[in-house]
Amino acid sequence: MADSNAGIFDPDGKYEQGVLQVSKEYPRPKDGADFVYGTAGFRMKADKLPSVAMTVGILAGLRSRKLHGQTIGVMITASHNPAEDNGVKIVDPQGEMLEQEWEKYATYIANAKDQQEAQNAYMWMVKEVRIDQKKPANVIFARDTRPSGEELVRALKSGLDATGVTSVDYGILTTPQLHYLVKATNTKDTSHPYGEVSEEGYYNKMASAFKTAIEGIKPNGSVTVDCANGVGAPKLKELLKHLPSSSESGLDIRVVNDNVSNAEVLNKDCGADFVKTQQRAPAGFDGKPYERWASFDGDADRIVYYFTTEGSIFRLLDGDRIATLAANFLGELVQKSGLADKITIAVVQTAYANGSSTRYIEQTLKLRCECTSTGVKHLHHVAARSDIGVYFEANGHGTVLFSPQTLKRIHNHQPESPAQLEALTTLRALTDLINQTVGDAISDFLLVETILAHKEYTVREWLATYTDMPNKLGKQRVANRADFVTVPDSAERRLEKPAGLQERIDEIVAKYKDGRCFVRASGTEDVVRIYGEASEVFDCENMVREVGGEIERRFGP
Ligand code: 16G
Ligand code: MG
Repeated sequence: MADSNAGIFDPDGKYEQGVLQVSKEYPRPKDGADFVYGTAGFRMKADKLPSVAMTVGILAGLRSRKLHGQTIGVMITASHNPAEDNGVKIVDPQGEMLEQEWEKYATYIANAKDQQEAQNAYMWMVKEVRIDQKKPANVIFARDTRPSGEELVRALKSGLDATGVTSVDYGILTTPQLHYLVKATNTKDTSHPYGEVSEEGYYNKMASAFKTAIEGIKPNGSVTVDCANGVGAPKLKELLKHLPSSSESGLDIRVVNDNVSNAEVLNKDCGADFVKTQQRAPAGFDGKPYERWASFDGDADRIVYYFTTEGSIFRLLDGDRIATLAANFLGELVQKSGLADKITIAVVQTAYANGSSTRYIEQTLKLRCECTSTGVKHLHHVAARSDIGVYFEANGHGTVLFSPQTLKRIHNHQPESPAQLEALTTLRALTDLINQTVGDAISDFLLVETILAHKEYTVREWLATYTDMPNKLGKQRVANRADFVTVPDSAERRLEKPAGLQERIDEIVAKYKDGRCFVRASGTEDVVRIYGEASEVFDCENMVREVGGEIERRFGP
């Protein structure tokens, strides 16, 4: 093993010199606050990011070397944030989020004050993590449509080049497409390749799976997709070229909010985040009552559906609705394929999931439902422990994971009747249709359309599967949100600190019928969030207001 050399070998100190050089070229902004690699990678105003992008190049290379040259991904995007923001995020070899342990290394090197500190940080990491620098390093990267992406790509590339990393620039992609490519690259020469290693390969895989999944089924009229004026627009249009035409399939897909040439309109009054947080239709909405609409977010890893009723009442079909729809349908397919005694399904949610959805999953669908902390990596991790793990955040980020053993079972199962074969064929197609690396708006969109077609559901019928509890998401500024600490293993549903606050919340909640309320510090905004549910809208509003008032009085800024 070359491990005896780990942590020291650098051919002629070339990479160390490279780090020194490149950090001179991309100095850390003097006025910058500390950079932190958080749940969404590094994210802030784009003009503060070039030095960070450069250090991410260095770090991604180290990560690849540590993993014996497996390909690492870097995505440049700020998702649903305004156009002037941007972000950088690292993708691990199977398309999953960067291992948590490495988040602190990313933070460490990004905060090096000058070139000497950057070089020291690099050398320290090589030793600390025991990296054999003779190992190859491979990184692929892409960006969304933000204009600042071009400069950040240059910065990233210079970090990669300075440390001898072989890289491929995939240009403009959605975040999930990059995740797909990372996994496809690393599984290319294995017995289970994830798909062709190209953007075209992604469309081919999706389109062919979708065609199989809806074979012999008549999809349901038309659907309009608001793409937040982001990267989802050109990519969804590209996918459409690979799908049967509307006259062939019966499904008419219309793309709106597709203006990617004017950065100012990106995520502006449109997109999944706007629709979910504002609980209203996006700019440009012209839907007639009960017409089916969906919104992607700015990097196309989230999706929500919605419609309006005759009285123009807005009805949202969010991540909880997609999770219940998918779990229900997958359960039926497993049953009809004759696999019910071999494969179990679990649903993973966060505390923000509507209580009615949880009850529906447990009591009507009779499936196991687990609750984790907020953030995709927590849900993904828990979902990966099940045969089939359906996970969604209420905000529309989610996917379905099939364990390797389950995939094998599904592919090897011998159907005993034509009906079993039919269900099995659809189930197999879904294992390809679903992007298992990460929530993917395009893939989730095709999944939902497949299910609605099979179940002959209109949006109205989909909504009628259960009735949401009245709910409210509030927020409150506080002096120090770090003072708000949740009880370990409570999935953020209870507070440990500040002392006594949870007891006070319990007292307030007890006054309201079927009340539920929890408070946690946001990871992305300088506030604490207050989520509440109760049987009556009026109660719910009062309860959340009361809890908010209590927090403002005792812990306000
Ligand atoms: C991040 C998370 C998202 C979560 C949100 C919560 C990822 C990729 N993204 O955007 O899953 O819902 O944070 O925000 O994990 P909050 O902490 O401000 O409530
Ligand atoms: Mg996003």
